Amino acid sequence: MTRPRILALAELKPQDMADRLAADYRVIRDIGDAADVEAVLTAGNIGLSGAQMARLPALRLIAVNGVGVDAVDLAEARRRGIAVTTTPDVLSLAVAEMALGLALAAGRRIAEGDRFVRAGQWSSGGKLGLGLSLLERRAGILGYGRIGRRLADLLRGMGMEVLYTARHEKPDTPDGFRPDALALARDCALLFVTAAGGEDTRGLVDADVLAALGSAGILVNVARGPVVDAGALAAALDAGAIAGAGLDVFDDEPNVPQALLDAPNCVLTPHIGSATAEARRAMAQLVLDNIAAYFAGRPLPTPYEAWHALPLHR
Ligand code: 8YV
Repeated sequence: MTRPRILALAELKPQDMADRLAADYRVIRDIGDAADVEAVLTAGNIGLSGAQMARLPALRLIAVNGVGVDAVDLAEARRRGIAVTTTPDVLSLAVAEMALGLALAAGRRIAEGDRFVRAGQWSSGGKLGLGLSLLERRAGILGYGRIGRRLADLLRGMGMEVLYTARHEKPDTPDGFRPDALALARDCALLFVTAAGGEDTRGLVDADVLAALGSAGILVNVARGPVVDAGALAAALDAGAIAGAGLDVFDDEPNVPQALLDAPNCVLTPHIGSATAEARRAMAQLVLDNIAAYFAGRPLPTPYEAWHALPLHR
């Protein structure tokens, strides 16, 4: 039997998972050659636009190697009856770990300290300022989905009190609910952003929220860049309205605004929240499982579930 053709806009990792994809399918990289393909492999940060879908008349499956679907035109996919799959749960620990790492790096000045040592400032008698203790603080989680809840488990395990903001209060958690980002920021000193991207959450963390977080506050974003107003954040860091930030995601990746590059109290990483060998292998396995299920006519293991949140008509 000839192997099905698939369009891959993203890579699977580690390499043996990419090799498995190449062994099972004829992998096409150029959308111009893909008019007959039924399945596309993409990533959370790459997605698939409506214009791209228009070039793929045979498309039946969009397999996302990630959980974010903000870059997929979901309304168009639904209109055409194209299935979308993601890789939930298997990356939650990795992203939660990353959030924790960024918080510690920002609060305890780890990245700044590394630069300080390498630049010879320590050996030449310089002094790094004091950091802020994190584990004695109250944490706030903006976006209490799978990743937010995994992070909450870690924070609680370290003895922290945790608050959260979600669309609705959850009945099954020991963490305290706050109805919006402003109320959450007022009541915590360490604010983690784990909300889904998209128009609903754009600019949720604005100048008012940062002011409410306060001058000892630390902001961490492992979700999507646009959830935080980058201009307001740069201004807050510069003015000392908050103490520091840790950012893994940006509006226009891989470009980072100069004002953030210039901020010493801001730790920057290149969207690596899910980039552990363990998580990426498990994500790749789910992608392969979803594509295989599609071609075998079996139910998809991890279809995207939140279609009900979309308008029926564009
Ligand atoms: C990666 C992500 O960017 O899951 C997501 O939505 O943003 C990340 O895991 C990417 O999707 C990995 O392929």
